[in-house]
Amino acid sequence: DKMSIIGVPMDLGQSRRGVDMGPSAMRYAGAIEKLQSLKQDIHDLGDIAIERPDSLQEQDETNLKNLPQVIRANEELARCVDTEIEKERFPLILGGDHSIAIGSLAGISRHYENLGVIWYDAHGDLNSSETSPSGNIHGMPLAVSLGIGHEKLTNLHGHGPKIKPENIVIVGARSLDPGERELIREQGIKVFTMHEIDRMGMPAVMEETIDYLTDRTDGVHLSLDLDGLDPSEAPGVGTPVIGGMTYRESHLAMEMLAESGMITSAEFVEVNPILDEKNKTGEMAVGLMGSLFGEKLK
Ligand code: DIR
Ligand code: MN
Ligand code: MN
Ligand code: MN
Repeated sequence: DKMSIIGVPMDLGQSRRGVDMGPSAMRYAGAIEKLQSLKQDIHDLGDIAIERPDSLQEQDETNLKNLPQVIRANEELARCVDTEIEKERFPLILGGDHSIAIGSLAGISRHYENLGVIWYDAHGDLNSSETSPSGNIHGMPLAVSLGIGHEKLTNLHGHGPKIKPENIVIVGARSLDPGERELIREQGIKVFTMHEIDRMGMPAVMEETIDYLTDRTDGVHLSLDLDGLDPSEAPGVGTPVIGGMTYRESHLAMEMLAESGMITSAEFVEVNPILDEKNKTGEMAVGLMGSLFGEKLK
């Protein structure tokens, strides 16, 4: 019942301003109080320092935007997460754009032979500099964690792949780039697109996800991108995609994960209060944290 909260006000992995205020938006929406009502021992470690894009005029030979700054922030995050797990504390990371999953997974994966990952997102985040349509690193963290991409990213906090393709489940995908589709096929990554969620229903999707990961993993990280939800319910995100998961489906998913007891680390990312309607998306994230950490079971 020990948890450490790490804010990562990162906005360098994409191009919309304001997602650096994500940790503040979730704290303002009552994240800490909510977690304190559910857990015995909460430490809010505050925010990791993030550089400004133009603070250093470093040029890189790749098309990866803000690569040196993204690397440095993720190294710091990986160290921090690693230390908290060492102390047997559950790391909860508040983003920030999704490029921070590179550091989270680098720090977490050191502690597991077979770390499972649930990637709750409209996107696959499986691009590399070759396949990325944007050069935005927030579209790459899952590929990077598989060992695909710039070696300074893939080797962050220790060499080699952090996770295995067969230990990943993507939930809610509805915007996949051609290179991402190819990688999913090649590596046999399990994906529940919106099509499957519509056909099977969220209860069956989560049951299958939980069964699948229970057999093969020794820990499971939940990486929840708020753009996985429908933009009508979570409008404060930089890359909204119509036709997403609802409030009800998402709460059910979190409750089923709480019942499973399998989640060993989590992050909530891409909350952008500048693009939001009165912090609706920050509040959504905090509500989902409540369900994930057992509000219903209390
Ligand atoms: C797109 C968008 N696939 C890219 N990715 C986003 O730029 O790589 N991920 N928005 O969350
Ligand atoms: Mn304490
Ligand atoms: Mn994402
Ligand atoms: Mn996304």
